[in-house]
Amino acid sequence: MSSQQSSETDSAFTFDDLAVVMGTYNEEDAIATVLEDIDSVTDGRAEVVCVDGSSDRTPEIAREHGATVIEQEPQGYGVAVRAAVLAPERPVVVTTDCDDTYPMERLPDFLAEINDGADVVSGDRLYYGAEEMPGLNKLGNELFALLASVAMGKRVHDTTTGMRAYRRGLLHQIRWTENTGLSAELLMRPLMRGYDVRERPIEYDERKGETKLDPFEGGAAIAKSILKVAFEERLR
Ligand SMILES: Nc1nc2c(ncn2[C@@H]2O[C@H](COP(=O)(O)OP(=O)(O)O)[C@@H](O)[C@H]2O)c(=O)[nH]1
Ligand SMILES: [Mg+2]
Repeated sequence: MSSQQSSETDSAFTFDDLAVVMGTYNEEDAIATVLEDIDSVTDGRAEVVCVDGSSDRTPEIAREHGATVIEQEPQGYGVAVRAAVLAPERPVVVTTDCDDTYPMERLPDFLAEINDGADVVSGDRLYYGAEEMPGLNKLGNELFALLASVAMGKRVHDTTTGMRAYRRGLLHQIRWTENTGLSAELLMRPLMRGYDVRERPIEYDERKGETKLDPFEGGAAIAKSILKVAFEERLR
């Protein structure tokens, strides 16, 4: 069913060129909704890849919905999402969380930005106020964006968002090193290397199920990743 005919040509990418990928860790409350949303928005044409470390029914539900499941011991967000973004052969890769917070109905807009020439399209959750985001997370995310902006000398607004589109090539050209901080790294390294990186406002919904990230331990790891990545990229 899949086709890759437009991968290296100038013709516009379609949903047949799109892979939606995610780490999944005990997301049985949310995964059916997330995968059904992707299917309905893309007419079932997007490839879906879940890198899964669950001990609940998440992987079975994923397979029932036609997703490719890559099993992996749970080792943190970035270990899973790195494997997920590197898995597809399709030329456009979109990440999301498997918690029903991100607007899959925006997939066509993200694809349109890639067709317009973007290398990375990053969903900015803070632009519309992120009222469904826990207050501590919102403050943290604003501080991470500020820290990254100062460290890079380029203004960014949401470094830890889970919803982005990437051209596949750049995902394989850059070496990814971060775990909890991978989302920030996936924004910062392309931006600091001159790729066309665009932030676009998105709505952000209340999470289904429990968060997998400890806000304090995770927050410290993200801040450290931001400084490390900015420093490394400045020295390149
Ligand atoms: N496979 C795998 N997925 C993970 C791991 N940690 C987090 N995830 C997934 O990564 C996504 C982001 O985690 P989430 O708990 O939503 O973080 P939050 O958005 O900061 O609350 C979710 O889909 C999780 O299920 C892990 O260790 N292994
Ligand atoms: Mg989440």
